[in-house]
Amino acid sequence: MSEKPKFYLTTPIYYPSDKLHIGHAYCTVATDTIARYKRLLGCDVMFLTGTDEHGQKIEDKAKEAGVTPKEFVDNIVEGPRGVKDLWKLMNISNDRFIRTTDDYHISAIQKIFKQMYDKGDIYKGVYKGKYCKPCESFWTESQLKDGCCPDCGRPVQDAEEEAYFFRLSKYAGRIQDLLENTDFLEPRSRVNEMVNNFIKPGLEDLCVSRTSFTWGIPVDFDPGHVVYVWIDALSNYITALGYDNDRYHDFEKYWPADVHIVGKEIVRFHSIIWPAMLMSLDLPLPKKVYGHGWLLLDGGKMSKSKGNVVDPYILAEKFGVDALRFFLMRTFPFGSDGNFSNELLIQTINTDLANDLGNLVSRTTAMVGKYFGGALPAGCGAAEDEKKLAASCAAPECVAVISASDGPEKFDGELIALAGALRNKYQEDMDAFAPHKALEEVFAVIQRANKYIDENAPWALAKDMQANGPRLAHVMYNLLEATRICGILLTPFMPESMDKLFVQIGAGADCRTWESAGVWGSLSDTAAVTKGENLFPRVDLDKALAQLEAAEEAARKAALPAVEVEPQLEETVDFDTFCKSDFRVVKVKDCVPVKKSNKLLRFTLDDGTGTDRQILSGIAMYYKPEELIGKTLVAIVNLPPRKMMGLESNGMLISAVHTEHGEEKLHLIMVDDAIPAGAKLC
Ligand code: ME8
Repeated sequence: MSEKPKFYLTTPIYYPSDKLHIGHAYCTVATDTIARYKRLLGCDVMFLTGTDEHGQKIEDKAKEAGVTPKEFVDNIVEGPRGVKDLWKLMNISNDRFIRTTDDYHISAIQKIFKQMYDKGDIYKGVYKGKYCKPCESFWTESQLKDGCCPDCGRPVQDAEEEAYFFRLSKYAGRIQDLLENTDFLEPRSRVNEMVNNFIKPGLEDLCVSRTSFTWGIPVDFDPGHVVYVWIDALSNYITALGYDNDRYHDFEKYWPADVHIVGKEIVRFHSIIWPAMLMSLDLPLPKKVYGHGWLLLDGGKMSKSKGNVVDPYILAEKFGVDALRFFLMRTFPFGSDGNFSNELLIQTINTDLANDLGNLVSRTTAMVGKYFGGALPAGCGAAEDEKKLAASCAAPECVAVISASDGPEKFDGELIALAGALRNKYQEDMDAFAPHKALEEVFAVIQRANKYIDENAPWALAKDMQANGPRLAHVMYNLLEATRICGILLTPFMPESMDKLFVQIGAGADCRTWESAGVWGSLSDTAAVTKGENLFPRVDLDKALAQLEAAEEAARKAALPAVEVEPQLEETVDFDTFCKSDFRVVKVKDCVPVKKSNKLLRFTLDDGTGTDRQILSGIAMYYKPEELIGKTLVAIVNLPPRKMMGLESNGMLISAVHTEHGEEKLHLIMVDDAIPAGAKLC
């Protein structure tokens, strides 16, 4: 028996600094659809996804949340409504899930780093950058905001730190050749961008270790250095197969990967740095990197910091997982950007799924039930010449020939020819990473089948069953058969719904296969047909939009802090340190909102010194400014001045914070108005 062809494909491993949004789901659903398609073709598929869990951002976020970085990522990856839950909900059929905090990956990265070092491709040098002293952070020139620290806005200074570098420059020629002279990177439009923007200006060696933070994989032969997060992350594609570790043993079997599916902004890492790393390790290169476009919202990229993310949970729960999967693949050409909107989602569900596919299935199954009691008479199936026609219809010319004939057979021929040609066209599109085009082909057949119902007017034929019974049965059979073929090809997109569809049209396991999608007449003519539940109910646009808005608003309100933390007491401070804090009673002379900020209020305070003190406080969500004027509050007054929104804040007002229904609430501490301004708290 010949061995099944192998197919290894991957998604990027996601960065769990926040919960995932619909853009992440887009990438994973696309890869899942391709994985399912390859399995349908009979391939031995390895589909890998996972999470990329190291780096300064995670370290910072964990600190903010008051937990360890590992606790922080555990919650987002394994916790309720986390990454793994989302993939389960979206019916993602990954064969493996890697976390870069897995022990086997960590030790493999240390070996990989050492291998490249021993080869002379990694060397020690000096990393020159910008340093913000108060934040203890290194920045590159391009990360600065108006030449200042992007976090606190203060001036930065030139700084140097010892670091390891990878000789990326050594591989520039080979990478350019790979990009320009092979089909390694697709779509082709991305090749020019890589060559012109990154290779031609001169590929510099890459800094691959850091000493300014600790949440990374330690360089085991030089403690204090952690491995640059992209070296760690990209290697997941081989460590997850067992490279340099004993956890898995599939490297020989599946490497090189057939395709890495990635978003366009990380094409650079996958098409320049990753092949160079593999060249350094003397390993074969992946066969392809495919850089897909972004889902945009109001014309911009979704991002948590912009507050414009769409929650896939809400959409899947409202419209069903399959409808959401389908929408993502049907609407946006995979290689380009697309504008997401709830309206578009609902329109696609109504037009394609409820009207076209849903109607075809419900009308056909209802009529087989009504006119034939749920099973067509034996002998009504595909005639030999129809089977031949379908088989020869990889070529569209035959549709023209059939169209020239007369009588109702003309319609049969058109439908059969189109359905017969479908599988090959679909395969071409899927192999070219154009799932949206493959779906267009499938829906052309579905629309043709709906037209076929109207052309044949089964309700008119049914008026005289004696005379028209055989013709009516044949019309019904053709409809079931066209539906079956479309159902098979839609399975990678909507696996659960297509299982239900097959049950309704009586298609058993042997006529749900890829082979049978290419053979007209595979369905038994006496298959048991049942009109089941409506697979894709129509959605009331206005009502659904209003509900979505309410659900999104509720989710925003209920959004728990990224990690739920047990209330815990802060670390202890010694008495002398505590006594250095200068808490004073202050009176609010004036309080106004800060322009362009929905968080900050600007206070003018009497602190008893005779000079007004200005403090900015992030409590605009909890108080109206005018209601605070005249109040007696508590402030710490010996903090260094801080600039926020271009205004200086001298100290901090003291508030009590608590969480209610997942929402953080702040209450300013107000004290007896009889206490004079400037009184010291002790
Ligand atoms: O980049 N539309 O992780 P990530 C389409 N850890 N795709 C989107 C998107 C959007 N609006 N937003 C994000 C990383 N993505 C690295 C990968 S791989 C060795 C390491 C896609 O969580 C994005 O393009 O920031 C990327 O391909 C993927 O989600 C993961 O992004």
